[in-house]
Parts: sequence; structure tokens; C-alpha cells
Amino acid sequence: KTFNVAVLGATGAVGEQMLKTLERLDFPIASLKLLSSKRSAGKKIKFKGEEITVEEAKPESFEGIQLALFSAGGSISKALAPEAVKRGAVVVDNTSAFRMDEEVPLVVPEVNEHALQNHKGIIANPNCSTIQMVAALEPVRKEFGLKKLIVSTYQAVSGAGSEAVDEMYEQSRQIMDNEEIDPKVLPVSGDKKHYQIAFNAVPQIDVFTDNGFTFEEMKMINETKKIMEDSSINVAATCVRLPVETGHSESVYIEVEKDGLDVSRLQELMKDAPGITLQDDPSQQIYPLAADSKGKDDIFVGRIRQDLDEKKGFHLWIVSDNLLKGAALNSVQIAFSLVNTGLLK
Ligand code: 11C
Repeated sequence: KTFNVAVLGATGAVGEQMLKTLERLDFPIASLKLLSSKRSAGKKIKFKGEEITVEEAKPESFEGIQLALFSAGGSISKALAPEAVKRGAVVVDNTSAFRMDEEVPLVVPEVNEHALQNHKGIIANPNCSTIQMVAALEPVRKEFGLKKLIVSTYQAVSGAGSEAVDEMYEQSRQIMDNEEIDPKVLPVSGDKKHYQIAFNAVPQIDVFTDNGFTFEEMKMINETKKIMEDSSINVAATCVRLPVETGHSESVYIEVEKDGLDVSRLQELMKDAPGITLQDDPSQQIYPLAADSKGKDDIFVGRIRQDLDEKKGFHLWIVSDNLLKGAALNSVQIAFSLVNTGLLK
């Protein structure tokens, strides 16, 4: 069986990876429609050797579409996802628009594929930094329970879109050439102030919320509890942007509920987990690196240590391509899960 598919946000950094992933994993496509805002409409994109013209997304664009992958920003999702659903499509939405909506499953297939069964047309793809963390920690949670989780992130600029990537390269060149810089995009394009990203570390991703945490940090906190279906896990996050093009890195501290976990068991759990590659051999300086994760599907885990004071405390370093498992790949995996469980008709 094949499906009529639409990709909204086809010209963006994630949209581009969605198309590459659909092509590479040979998703069963009958027809493919590429959609965008008015600004990018008219561009031509090649898919499986065929040139497709990008059309401006309108409610009527979704007539006859069975699966729509959305990645064009929260306000566009809010406006158009219900229109697509009304016309019979299942929407996999990569924005934060519906993630915390109780009616909307928030899915990482390795963790909670079963949540898809309750979908009402919209399925949310979690935030990139959440996905890689929960996918790596789920095997630990399943066997030993998770009491507490503290994460600090080292996030790549491509998470903020291709304009942010351009800004990082341009600024790096300007600084090397002793030219003035003029930050306009990062940390958040719509916020009041902009800061240097080249040769810097910026402790703000997304806008601040009233409690002093940023929205990115709150996404990691709230989404983790929803995906793991356990609001009793204590989660805290500090999210930092680094001048890395692609590949989010995370330093994660966990405390488990049960006795019996040690470093070698944790390494085994990582080795056996789907979509996880263990890279953990300090004697050979083997550990995950953001630059190596670029273009790879897996989540890489290393630097696994038992805490020196807390017996049930462990430290991990978790790295993944934020545009792939963090966004496009996870969305396409959700689409495959829908097909394989007969939920896509
Ligand atoms: C970043 N995590 O790295 C963000 C990008 O809620 O889907 C993804 C934003 C989101 O800037």
C-alpha cells in the first residue's frame, strides 16, 4: 500500500532532511506534495529524481492527503493542522504547537509507540533535545526506574534553522577578519536582544518563561514526563547554544529508583537498545562527538560513570544529529509506525 504524502516546510532545514529521509528509507509514497509559506513557494526540489515545485500551503492543499509532515513553525501548524485533519490527513507535527495537548500523542517510537493508538489526527514530534535523551534513558527507566534527571545541553545552531547556521559562519569569518559583527538571529530571532554565537556559549535557547527557565528547558522537562508517562520524575534542564553546526550534546545526570545498576549494566542496556550506539572507552579516548554524529541516524552514548557520592546516581554524555533523530528521522519513524500498526488508512 502507498500513501499520498505532503511535507509542509519543505524548504527549511528540517524539511530538507524529511525529504532525504523519506527517500532514503523508501517510505511507501503514492504522491508527494511539497508545501511552504508564500515566501518559499515556487522553488523546485528534487525527490527520487523528479523535480517537484513547492506550493503555498492553504487549507485546500490537504485534499486527498493521507499523511502530512509539518515543520513550518508553530503558528502555521496551529492554523493548518486542523484543516489537514478535517480533510482526512494524519498530521505528524514537528513544532511545539500541540505537544502538551492532552488529546495529542507525543511520540518517540522506541519509547511510547503505543500512544499512537489514541491519536485523533495530530501526532506531535518532540523537541530534538528531548528525543535523544528519552530514547537513551528509556531502557534504564524500564528496568531500574527514574527518580531524578538533571541535564545540561550543548546545542547546535542548526536547531535554530538555516539562518542561524549562516549567521554562525558569517560571524566566524568576520571575527577572523577583524570585522564588526551584527548579530540578528541568535539566541532567538524574535527576542529583544541578539548575541554573538561564534566562539561563544549562549545560555538561552528559545524565550524565557516566567519561572526563569527558558521555553527550551521547559520543553525538556514537560515532554520527558509526558513521553515517559511519569510525572513523578524530577527533571531539571539548562540549555546552552554552542557554535556547532549540527549535533546536540547533553550531559545527563540520573538517579534510578532500584538497586543493582552499575556502569557495565548501563553500558549493556545502551548496547541492546534500538537506535543507540555505545561509544564508551576512556582508555582509548572513545566517546561521542557532535561532529561525528552529523548525518547519522543513531543516538550516541558514552562517558558513563557512577556518581562518586550517590550510589544510584549516574552520568552520561548523549549526542545525536538534531535534524535527524531529533526531528526528521523521528517524524518519519512515527509515519512508519502508523503504517505498520495499520493506523494510516
Ligand atoms: C533548538 N531544540 O535546538 C530547538 C529546535 O521545539 O521543535 C527545535 C524547537 C522545537 O533550537
